[in-house]
Amino acid sequence: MKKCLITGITGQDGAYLAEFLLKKNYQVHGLKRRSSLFNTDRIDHLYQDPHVENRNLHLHYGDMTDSTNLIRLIQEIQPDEIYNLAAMSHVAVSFETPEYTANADGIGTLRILDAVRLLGLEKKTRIYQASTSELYGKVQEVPQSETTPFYPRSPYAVAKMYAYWITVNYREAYGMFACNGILFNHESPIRGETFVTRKITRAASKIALGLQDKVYLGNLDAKRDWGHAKDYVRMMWMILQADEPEDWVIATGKTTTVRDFVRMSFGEAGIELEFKGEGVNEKGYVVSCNDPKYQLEKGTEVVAVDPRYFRPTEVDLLIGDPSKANNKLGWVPKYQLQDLVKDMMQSDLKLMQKDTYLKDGGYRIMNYFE
Ligand code: NDP
Ligand code: GDR
Repeated sequence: MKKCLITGITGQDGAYLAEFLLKKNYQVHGLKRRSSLFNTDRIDHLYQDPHVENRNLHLHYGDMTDSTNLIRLIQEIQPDEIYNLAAMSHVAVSFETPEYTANADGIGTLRILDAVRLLGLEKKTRIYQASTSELYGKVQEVPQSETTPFYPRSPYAVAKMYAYWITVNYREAYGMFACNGILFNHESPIRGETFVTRKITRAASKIALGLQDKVYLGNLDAKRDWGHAKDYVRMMWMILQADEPEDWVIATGKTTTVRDFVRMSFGEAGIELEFKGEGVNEKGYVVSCNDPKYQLEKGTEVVAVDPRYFRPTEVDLLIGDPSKANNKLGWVPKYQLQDLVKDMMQSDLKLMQKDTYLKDGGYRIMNYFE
């Protein structure tokens, strides 16, 4: 039985990857930060009571900023594969917490690589590093491939650039099987609520159900190459099964504006939107609502721009060229963007429907000090 360690197991990708690797009969070890609440919602369906014998999922407390913790865990687990997914992964937040982001995302990667070296596991343990299309930042060339130069545009991207190169360096210096997956944006029904796609699908669902009036967004012109997280975690595993350690771009090869993602999401609830105005004055209005379940009047303003969501430096356009992964590893995404939007909207409509039952039943959120 192969053993793996997933850092960031409580995140979107960590949860999908854990499920995927458990199905492949791995013994899965996950690194989890201590928090004041459980924070295991995404993996609760995989959880096994510690008293169960021969269980395959093991959670360990730890943190990417704590070297001794990482060294001890890797020594205890002796993993065949490490998937380093843990990171402060929000680009906008990294402008608020640049030093912490550099520590967790940049030096955190070094801590993993060096722990493996220190423990003499260079030839045993394969390492996947969660690199990102944010490395491309300011557009140098499109579509972006493994050979496109980097130009990071946020503290997050700069930290990830260190992580990218230290992974390459340890591979070259110590012969380690350490690889970067340069993944373009990937989303799902369990995407964090403050990333733009999930913010949109949650809001579109609430607005359709009459639980919210409007959603405020930032730059509607930004273009992203959005795929489904399920397709991308499969590729993480494939990268570590390859004959040689290499770096890989994973993307769909198509790009879409945030504005169109908004249109598509409302469209899934039968609501047609029209955008009027420009820049901070741009607004989205309901043109029609053909689903009788939702009663949204024509002309209702449901989207507005709030400059607080603009970033000091923006990444305007991302579109990846996944030819290398297609040709050498046979990776082809199963989900198209429309399938992704549908999956997210169906899930959020169901989730928000619960709130309507609570509201209709007379329940409301209580303040603790009431
Ligand atoms: P999430 O934000 O959903 O998950 C991040 C995970 O990292 C969470 O489990 C989080 O724990 C954990 N984490 C954060 N800081 C620390 C720390 N200091 N110590 C230990 N754990 C920590 O991200 P995704 O699942 O979307 O992304 C996974 C990885 O892939 C990240 O590295 C991200 O930067 C990268 N990436 C993501 C892309 C995407 O589109 N999703 C694209 C390209 C790269 P907690 O639950 O406690 O917060
Ligand atoms: P990104 O994802 O920065 O690409 O990083 P995010 O969904 O946060 O932003 C995508 C684009 O949408 C614009 N935008 C908004 N973004 C947010 N979060 N909230 C808004 O209200 C809003 N309005 C417009 C942004 O300006 C941006 O252009 C994600 C993360 O998962 C990273 O960890 C990962 O490395 C990259 O994808 C690839």
